Amino acid sequence: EAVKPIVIATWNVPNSTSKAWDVLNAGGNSLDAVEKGVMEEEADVSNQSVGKGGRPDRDGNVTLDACIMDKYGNCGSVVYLQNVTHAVSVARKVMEDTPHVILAGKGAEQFAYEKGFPKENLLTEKSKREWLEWKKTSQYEPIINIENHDTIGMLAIDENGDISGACTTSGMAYKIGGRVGDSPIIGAGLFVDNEIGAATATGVGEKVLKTLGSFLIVELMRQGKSPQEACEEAVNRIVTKDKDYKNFQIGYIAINKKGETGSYCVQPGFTYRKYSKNEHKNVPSGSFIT
Ligand code: SD4
Repeated sequence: EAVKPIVIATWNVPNSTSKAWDVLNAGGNSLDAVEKGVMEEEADVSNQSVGKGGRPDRDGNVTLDACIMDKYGNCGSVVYLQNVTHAVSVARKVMEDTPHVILAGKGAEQFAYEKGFPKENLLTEKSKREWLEWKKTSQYEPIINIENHDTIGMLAIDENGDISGACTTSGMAYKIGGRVGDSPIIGAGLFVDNEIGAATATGVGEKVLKTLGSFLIVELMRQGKSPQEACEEAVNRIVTKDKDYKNFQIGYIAINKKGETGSYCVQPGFTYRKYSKNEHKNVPSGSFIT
């Protein structure tokens, strides 16, 4: 008997998983659940890695990356989106209202206004102050992220057993202007195949992009691996090829059609949030470095 409905998300994000659960528990579909769920983090200015309040690039611009994928394999994505908080909802509009998958930069922003999204300043005083402080040295190093608030990737199975996923981020703090990470790239930051399962990623996006981690995990599950085994293999794929692995974090979470879940990361400290009928809890992830 499959576990459903169920939702999981990267990091300890109880507001987001509660919101998604409310949608699922009321009989809603997994696409609405993941969108509404991650919107909580996008609107939360205390999360400085997602949506409004996100840390800017090195020029002081907050630029958002997000994507969403449904049970049919439809997907939509925005990259380098500015001045609009709910990047995931713009991505959903790209999926549903256009013949395209990805809209970038000014085009994505213009599309969002046409769809009625408000123009907002996403740079909070706090993120601005920290950026000005950073500028004094301008030392760029992707941070090994072990905080409990970060890029949010969310995967859900609804009452009908259908799977959807979403991923949204403001990307690496103080990135070069124009940089796009893994989070809005289908197959890298997120992948859903309703017959098999789904996966999503957090951490240094460049590493995930090079191995198309989320697609890899879903394909490994297709070949019979459990979500846990598939996440471990995807992390192994990175650390065996990248000698620098001690200096970055990658975290994957995955779910299969039965509602079994798994996660794995490079550095200790990554957790994921899980909400099903029987539990709402933060689950510690196993890590390559112990
Ligand atoms: C990125 N993967 O833009 C995102 C950042 C992230 O935890 O996940 N931070 O590379």
